Amino acid sequence: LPRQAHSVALVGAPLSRGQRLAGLRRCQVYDFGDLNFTQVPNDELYNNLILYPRTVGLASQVLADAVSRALAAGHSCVTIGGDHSLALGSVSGHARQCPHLGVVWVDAHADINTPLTTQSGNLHGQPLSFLLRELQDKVPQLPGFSWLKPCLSASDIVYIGLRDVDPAEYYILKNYDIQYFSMRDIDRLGIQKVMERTFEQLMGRRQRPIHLSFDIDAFDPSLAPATGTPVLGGLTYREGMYITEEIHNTGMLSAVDMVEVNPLLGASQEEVNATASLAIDVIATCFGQTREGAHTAFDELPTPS
Ligand code: EXY
Ligand code: MN
Ligand code: MN
Repeated sequence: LPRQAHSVALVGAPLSRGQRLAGLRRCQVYDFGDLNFTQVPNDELYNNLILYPRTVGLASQVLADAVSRALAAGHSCVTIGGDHSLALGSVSGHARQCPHLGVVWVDAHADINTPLTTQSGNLHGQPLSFLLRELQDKVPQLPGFSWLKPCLSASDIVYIGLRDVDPAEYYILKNYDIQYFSMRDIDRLGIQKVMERTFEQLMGRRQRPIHLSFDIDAFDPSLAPATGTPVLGGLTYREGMYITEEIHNTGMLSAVDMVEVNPLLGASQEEVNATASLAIDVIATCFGQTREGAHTAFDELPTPS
């Protein structure tokens, strides 16, 4: 299905109920329209802790259908969030069309708490626990989530950029043998080796469609300040671009999430703009923007007459 991206569908997913702060909307790229997410009335806490389960569950279901339709129509699909709980929908919708996809999860956080290990109650810290087959006997059924079927195995995921991992999440990464490259690993190996090993893990046996789930907080907060859970010591601009350049070069990129850009959280308009244009560079690079210049569309220099 995926191969080269000849056409790209943009889906705006203004979901903000997977975390506590208002204002996560789609960042500014081309506007192909936002999905209509509704706040489910009387969406009470699950277990006295977990916020908006029915609202997040329903929005993710709507998003899964949209992503699935976009891919079925032959596009690559970019989902512009929104918070990271939307990956429940985007990955599910992608897997419906491409059951053998591999996920590259670029994030400061592991987002793999279960509803029983989360300390915050925010669903954006939990999406991967619902998606992972191996974890299902540890994950209770949340109201609004009955449509969701786990579609990933532990070996289908590679994390890049981790530096704020909760104890239960660390247990899961280790115990289920999930491949991750923390910021420390990037310091040791360099981003080139990290990308080599990422593709070795995901594509070692055979080529497969890639789902890139890119949380803007993977970048250092000095570059991406307008986000809800910034953590010091993140990716440089160059590391971020290298990641997306290499993913583009596989020719297998099939779907992208860009999440956690929150314009309400910038201390100034400059901070908001810097964060948004970083997100745009990530997406553009995924689809072929290079730092070396374009290699197409110019075959002759003008000659003086
Ligand atoms: N691990 C923390 C939690 O579960 O609440 C923080 C999660 C932040 C999630 C962000 C967006 O990637
Ligand atoms: Mn995240
Ligand atoms: Mn994060």
